[in-house]
Amino acid sequence: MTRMTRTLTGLMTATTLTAAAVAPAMAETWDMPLAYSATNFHSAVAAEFGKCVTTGTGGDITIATHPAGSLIAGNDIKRAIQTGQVPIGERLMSAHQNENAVFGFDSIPFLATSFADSAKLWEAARPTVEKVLADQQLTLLYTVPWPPQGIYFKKEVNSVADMAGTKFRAYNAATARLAELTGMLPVQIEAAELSQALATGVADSMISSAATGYDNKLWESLTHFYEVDAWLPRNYIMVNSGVWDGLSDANRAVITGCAELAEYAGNWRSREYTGFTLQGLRDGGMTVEPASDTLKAGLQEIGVTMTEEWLAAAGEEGRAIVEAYRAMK
Ligand code: PCA
Repeated sequence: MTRMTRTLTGLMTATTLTAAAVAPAMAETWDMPLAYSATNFHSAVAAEFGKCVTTGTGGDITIATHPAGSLIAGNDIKRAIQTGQVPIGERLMSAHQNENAVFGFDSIPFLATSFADSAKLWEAARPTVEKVLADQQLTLLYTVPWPPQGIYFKKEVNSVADMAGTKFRAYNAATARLAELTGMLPVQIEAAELSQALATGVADSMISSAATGYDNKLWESLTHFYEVDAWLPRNYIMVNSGVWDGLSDANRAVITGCAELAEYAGNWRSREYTGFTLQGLRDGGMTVEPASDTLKAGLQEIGVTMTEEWLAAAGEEGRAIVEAYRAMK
């Protein structure tokens, strides 16, 4: 090698390094699977969150949301994020309460039945949930509650006895247990498959929000929605912890800011969507009314059993969550 070549090579290496040091991070696209329909407020908030991230990171990260389980089915989303198949996604955490009872803290009947109480319960549960998620390579970005849960039927129902024998669509272990304790037959169905399952008679009742009934035009198959306000389960937006740790400080800060905004907006949209969708069910032709005192009393009794069962399953961590929550009330 001549001296000249050596100098040129050295210069080129130095230039390449400098260029790499000042070049922006490689622009990436993050696929973000969602389980619920594009029109649902959770999906709308996630889409806005995605835009906020794209703008805020100056195009370093573009988020592409895939609603209605179109990229990954609801039940597989958490694992897909854990294993790095996708960097980010949304999931109803209580669907995984079989894996860890703590995930079902938001589906305990009649523990937190309003948006205000749901916020307190989340505050009480947050450190524990974040720790469990961190052990699974998952970093929580934000969470938004579904509206209060009521019960849908294809007939008038005035007591727990009237519920017996119906095929009840469940979305987590708590809803399946509720079916068992009321003499119904639980069948696990993702929201994306709901309309078809009800239309074909695979199920003829369920517990959910007015929102999910509205999104899926359930008046085409069912006739009654009883407002029970049993609980407000939550969706969680999570990112793979390895991906998260690999981001620049600036991009992490932007995403955190977008997540805070999304959580705030999501909470308000959920409240607003409650009244809107209750009216939507009525307009669709359904009977929408509060559960009768007899039905409520029967469900309360079942709620006591389910609370005891959850506390037994969730152990010390579960008890601490409920105690911290009760101390805030
Ligand atoms: N809708 C979701 C979960 C809770 C809700 O209100 C569902 O029914 O799958």
